[in-house]
Formats: sequence, structure tokens, C-alpha cells
Amino acid sequence: MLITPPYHCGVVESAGRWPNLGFIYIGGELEKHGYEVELYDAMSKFHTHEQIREHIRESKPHVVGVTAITATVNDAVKVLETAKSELPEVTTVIGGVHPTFMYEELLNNAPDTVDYCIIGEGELTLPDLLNTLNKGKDPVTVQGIAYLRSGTPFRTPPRPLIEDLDSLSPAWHLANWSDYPLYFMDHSHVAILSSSRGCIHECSFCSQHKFWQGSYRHRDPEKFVGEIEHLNSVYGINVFFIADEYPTRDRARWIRILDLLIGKSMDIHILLETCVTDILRDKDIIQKYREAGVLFIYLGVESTNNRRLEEFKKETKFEDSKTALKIVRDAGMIVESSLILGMPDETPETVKETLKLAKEYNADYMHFLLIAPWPYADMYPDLKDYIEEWDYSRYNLVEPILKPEKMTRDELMKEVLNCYKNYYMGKMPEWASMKGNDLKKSCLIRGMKAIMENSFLKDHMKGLGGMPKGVLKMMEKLSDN
Ligand code: B12
Repeated sequence: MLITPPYHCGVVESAGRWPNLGFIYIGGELEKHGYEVELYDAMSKFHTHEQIREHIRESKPHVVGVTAITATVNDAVKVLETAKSELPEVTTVIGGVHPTFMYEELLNNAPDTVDYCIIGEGELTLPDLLNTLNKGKDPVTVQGIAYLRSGTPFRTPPRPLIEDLDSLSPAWHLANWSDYPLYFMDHSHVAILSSSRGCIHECSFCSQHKFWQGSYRHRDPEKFVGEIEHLNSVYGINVFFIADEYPTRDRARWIRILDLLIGKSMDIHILLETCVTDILRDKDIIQKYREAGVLFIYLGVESTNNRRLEEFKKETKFEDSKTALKIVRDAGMIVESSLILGMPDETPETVKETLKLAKEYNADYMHFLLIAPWPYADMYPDLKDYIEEWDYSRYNLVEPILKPEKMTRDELMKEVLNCYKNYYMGKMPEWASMKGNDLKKSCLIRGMKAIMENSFLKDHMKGLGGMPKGVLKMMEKLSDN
């Protein structure tokens, strides 16, 4: 049983619910080896730990695997504790970016709960581990795991990255598709799928370059688009979220994907994340993105300040990002972006300056995030001394973890909430008067409604006196139309 832990911090999830792609892949490989697999998405089902207990008690799995990023690791471990207490013989496994780097801490802190940490990719490692254990052999031969050996965390040699991503067989049939709608689009069913793995950029606050060991592997365009066609025709999936850090890296391959999608003329929408530099590069073919079904692009511009961009090791400057965001917006797509605030030298003035320049960026949706110091990120040594919050479940980019030198964390949070309030008050009249793109208009307005109803902002805004009544009324009126 592969369980997505029931963690919620109300940002991305306020827009919809999403399958766990890693588990779809791992499930497929386990089935190839003859294992019976259940995917239990406790997160998307909004199950409590008590409901998870009941489900484990009823299903009686032999092995329970959980996935964990830093924010979700506490809930992931709690799920394994439940499994051990219900089924003392169960084998427990944890994988994902957090265990990959923090296996020592995990094994030391939860020696009776976590049997095995999976380091890196799980598709080949989990079947290998289970086959080895089933044969009664010593797991020391299994590459890419860590476990307690004579009470001490022990890591086996790394497993080489999977060479051919198209050799994997994602088990789409294991997903319960009715769990995955987008809240801002009627009759939507969402899949997350992958056309590549890895990122070549080394942003100092991020984990992904390290997680994929600086590698970049991509799938064959025909097979990738074939998968979209399969999901559309067999399961009625009409919204595809590309999970890649960097799907557009190779222009020729990306154009091939877009052309294939255009050729298939499916009634689908594509959401993706990419880099400012690629949008600048693809200015001449940006309409092709739209024709292929791309509705939404996330560009993590991360700052409005060139000095900060250098510190983050972003390879872009303010003006580049501004141009890229405009290119996407002008092409009729929704462009979402984020800025990272709360660094040690942040002050109320620098936050206000960021807000002012964020309006120049003018993304349709802008997130004012707070730096989360992943303990394995390059930037961690510079941030460590400013940490006031050690509970990983708050490392979700929306709660203040660091105390800047000249602000308290409460003051920082207040400034950030003011950014949201101020930014979106300006957006609403713009959306109200938007003409000629009904799909974009309706998604923006309904998406904002979902954010206001479901996201972390809802409760916080109350403390700030809420959104002005006029804005709420406008929102209601717009979403009724
Ligand atoms: C899709 C996605 C989501 C989905 C998750 C859907 C789901 N049901 O899991 C949604 C939109 C809900 C989401 C939300 C959030 N996300 Co997110 N998300 C991603 C994204 C874009 C892709 C993840 C993915 O599918 N990767 C592809 C698969 C194949 O890789 P994988 O998940 O790592 O799994 C492989 C291995 O890790 C391993 N593995 C993983 N788990 C397990 C378990 C077992 C048992 C085994 C054997 C192996 C194993 O095997 C898998 C196959 O090889 C990544 C960025 C990226 N491009 O990777 C961010 C990312 C994972 N998210 C991130 C964050 C911070 C969040 C939020 C906190 C943001 C927010 N404030 O809303 C929330 C947390 C909400 C939550 N409840 O989890 C960060 C995590 C950073 C960190 N180091 O902790 C990332 C890396 C983005 C970033 N660049 O910072 N996210």
C-alpha cells in the first residue's frame, strides 16, 4: 500500500486535487514483479489519521510505503507509526526528496517506525528491496536504500539513474480518477505526467538540482504525447499538469511535442512550469504553445531585485522576467509566478518595494512565498542561524521559518499578507474588464474564488480585516456571471 500522507497547507491544493505521479510509476514496476498494489491518496481524500488507521486495519497490507517532501515528512512518519501499531509485522518504507537527504535523522528519530529509506528514484529500488526481503536475503545488496544496521544508519551504494524513462510503465489504472478535479473548471479530470526528469539550474534555495544529481533525461515526444492521448481516451482526462522541472529545455524536442499535440487536436488543457529564458527563446513560437492546449504557465521568477536574483543563483534579471511574463500573458495564457521573501536582510521597506515591482511583473497570479530552509539546500548554511521554527510541517513556503534581522516573524507575515491583499485588489477590476478570452477570464475568477475559500489566506485575511467588501462583492458578481 502506497500512501500519500494527509498533509495540507492550502496553497497549490486550493486549486484542485492531484494524483501522486511517483506512486503511479512505482505501482507499475511493482506490478511487473507480480505485487498487488493499492494507491491510497489520503491527502486528496482529505482523510484523517484515524481514517487512515481504519483503512490500514481493513486492508492489512504487508508493506506500507509513504512519500515525503520536507513539509509532509512528519505526517508521513505518523502514517508509518499507525501501520506499525496496527500491523506489527508490516514492512515500512519511506521515499521522496526529504528521506533522500535526511535518512540519518529519520532513522535515528524513528528507529522502530521506519524500516527503509529509499534514496532517489524508487521504481527499480522498491521491487528489488521487496524481492530481496522475500527471498530472505540481506538488503545490503540493494542499491539506493538506507536502514539501521546494528542500530546505526547505513546507506548502500547509490543506484544509477534510470536510463530510459520510456521503459517504465506507469500504472494509470491504479488511480481513482474521481478524486482529481480542478476547482476552477467544470467537468475537469486532472493527471500529472512527466516528459523529463531533472533540472540543470542550481537555484540555491531549491532541492531539485541535487535530487536529480544535476542530470536531465527526457522522454520520446511520440511516447509522451501517446500517453496523453491514452489518458484522454481511456480515462477522460482533460487537464494535464506536466510535473517536469524543465519540460522545454530542448527546443527541437519541445516543438515536436507541441506539433504532435496540435496534430491530435484533443480538447485538453496543459499546465506547466518552465524558465524565463526558454520563454524568451520561444517568443516566436509562443502561439504554438497555446494551439497545443497550454493554458497555464508557471514561471518562478523568485525576486524583483537583481542582487537577490544573483544570490539565489537565478540566471535571470528583473527585465528578462518582466518580458517573459508579458509574452505568456499576451499570448492569452494564464501566467502564474512567485517571489521569495523573508531572507535575513528583509525589512518592511524591501517587502513594499517587492510588491511595487511585482505589479510591474504583472503575473495573473503572484505568490508571495516565504523562504523555507531545506536542510539539504545549498543556501542552508547561510540561513541556519536565523531559523526560529524547527517543525518541518511548517516548511511549506507560506509560514515564516526565519526571523529576519530587522523584523519579527509576525511582522514579516503581516507584510506578506498585505502583498496578497494589495496585489489582488488591483487584479480584480482588470479581470472584470477582460474581453475576448472567456476561458482565461473564467479560470482566473474561479481560481481566485477557490484561493479565497480554500487557501491558507482565508483565515489569515480575517486577521487583516479581510478583503474589502467591495472586492468580495465584485468577486461574487464575476463568478456568478
Ligand atoms: C506535483 C507536485 C505537487 C502536487 C503533489 C501531488 C501529490 N499527490 O503528490 C501538489 C500540487 C499537491 C503539490 C503540493 C505541494 N508541493 Co509540490 N511539487 C510537485 C512537483 C511539481 C512534481 C512532483 C512529481 O510528481 N515529481 C515526479 C516524480 C516521479 O518524482 P518524485 O515525486 O520525487 O518521486 C520519485 C522519488 O522521489 C521516489 N519516491 C518518492 N516517494 C516515494 C515513496 C516510496 C515508498 C518510494 C519507494 C519511492 C518514492 O520515487 C519516485 C519515482 O522515482 C514538484 C517539483 C518537481 N518538478 O519535481 C513539487 C515539489 C515536490 N513540491 C514542493 C512543495 C514545497 C509543495 C508544497 C508545500 C507547496 C505549497 N505550499 O503548496 C505543497 C505540499 C502539499 C502536499 N500536501 O504535499 C517542493 C518540495 C521541496 C522540498 N524539498 O521539500 C517541490 C520539489 C517544488 C520545488 N521545486 O520546490 N506539489
